[in-house]
Amino acid sequence: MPENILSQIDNPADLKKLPIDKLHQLAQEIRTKIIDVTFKNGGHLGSNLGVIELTIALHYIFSLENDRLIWDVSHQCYTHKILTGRKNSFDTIRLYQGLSGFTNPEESPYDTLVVGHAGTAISTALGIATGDSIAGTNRKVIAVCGDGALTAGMSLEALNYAGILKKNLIVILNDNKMSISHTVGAMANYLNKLRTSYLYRDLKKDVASLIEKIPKASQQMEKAFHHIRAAALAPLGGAIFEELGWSYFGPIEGHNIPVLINNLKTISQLNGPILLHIITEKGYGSQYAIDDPYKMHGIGPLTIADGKISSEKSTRLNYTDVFAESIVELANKNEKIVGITAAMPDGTGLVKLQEKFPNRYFDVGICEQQAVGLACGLAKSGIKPVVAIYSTFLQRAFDQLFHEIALQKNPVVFTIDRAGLVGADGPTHHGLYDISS
Ligand SMILES: Cc1ncc(C[n+]2csc(CCOP(=O)(O)OP(=O)(O)O)c2C)c(N)n1
Repeated sequence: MPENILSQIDNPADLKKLPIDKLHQLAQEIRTKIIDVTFKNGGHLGSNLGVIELTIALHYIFSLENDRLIWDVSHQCYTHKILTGRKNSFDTIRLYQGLSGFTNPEESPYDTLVVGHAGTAISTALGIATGDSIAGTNRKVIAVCGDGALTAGMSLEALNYAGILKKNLIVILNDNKMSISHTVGAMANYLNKLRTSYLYRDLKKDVASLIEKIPKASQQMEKAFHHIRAAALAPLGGAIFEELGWSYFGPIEGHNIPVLINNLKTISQLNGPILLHIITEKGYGSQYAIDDPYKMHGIGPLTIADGKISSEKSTRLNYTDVFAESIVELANKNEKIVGITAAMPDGTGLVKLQEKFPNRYFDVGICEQQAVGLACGLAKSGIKPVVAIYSTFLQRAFDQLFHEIALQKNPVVFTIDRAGLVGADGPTHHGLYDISS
């Protein structure tokens, strides 16, 4: 039986002492711990299993007690917590008086910000990098942003602004093709193209090494082969980011620790805004989480018996169930009714409308403001929009509620889920400001 490595790691300094070839085993040990605790306490399973290797590599290369690391949403911070002095209290995560399920500077100096809402990491990291350049502080600033969070307006606004500010900022784009459900939108399609180019790049590499092996009869032939080989190895993709003023690297394998370490080392020596695109799998290492990524994104306590997962589920209908049934019933009667969600088709129940009337269902991505703007325009065209958003996330669209809807008495229905105090998710997710709005 191999020695247990995690038992020797209390902080990033211990991690840095390990040789690279031990890090894979460490990742497996952390994976087991996260699965055990999350099944017991509930939490964000799939997202955390997808970034274990990335987190190890980040702490291996950077000095994050001084450099700044910002996790978007921060629901994927479990490995970060385990590696930064919270291993022994990790089994209290999301419990009363236990560790938060998100980052919180009151818990650790390694946590830069309180985060729970999506799309904020690039913007806040840009602010820190800009502040550092004014204050003369010399440190690295790194934001980890998912492909889902990249669809948020605030992320795109920050990409736009960082492209001209040109501060030293590293963004790791963690692309697993998933938000809670599949990431939607033209940006997701673009990232998909880059992913395909990643497979294509391997093919090109094979072609290049094949060309190398072909015997060349003449100097001219040698030259021609050289050109073909150079074309085969030319870099691919990332044009959108490059045009916006970023240096784009990737895509690279996000579960291969030596590859991650090499790339992080390289980009840590560069200046300006840098985007490293990594490809990961949500739920990596747990077949349950891979097979059902929607349900295993955020789970309540679960038990496994005979290979089957079960949870304590109330048999009573809840608000979401009633809403899902009602909107389909009403949409059957009135063909002008449409539903809008901001990346939460399952959580809000709108997935039922999507199944029945795919053309009358809109998932705008993690873009609550856009959801409300779209509803405003739809109403102006005589359509009857129903906007289903969790109370806490509707805060993002406070001004749109006022400006696009209330001020002009626009007939839009809002169905606001998860009102009230939320318990395990904590203060970033309480749904109590909707009443005052
Ligand atoms: C403003 C806002 N809207 C919705 C959510 C709910 N939410 C939490 S995680 C998540 C998906 C994030 O996807 P991604 O950024 O790709 O990270 P992944 O979980 O795939 O690692 C969503 C929609 C949120 N946290 N904040």
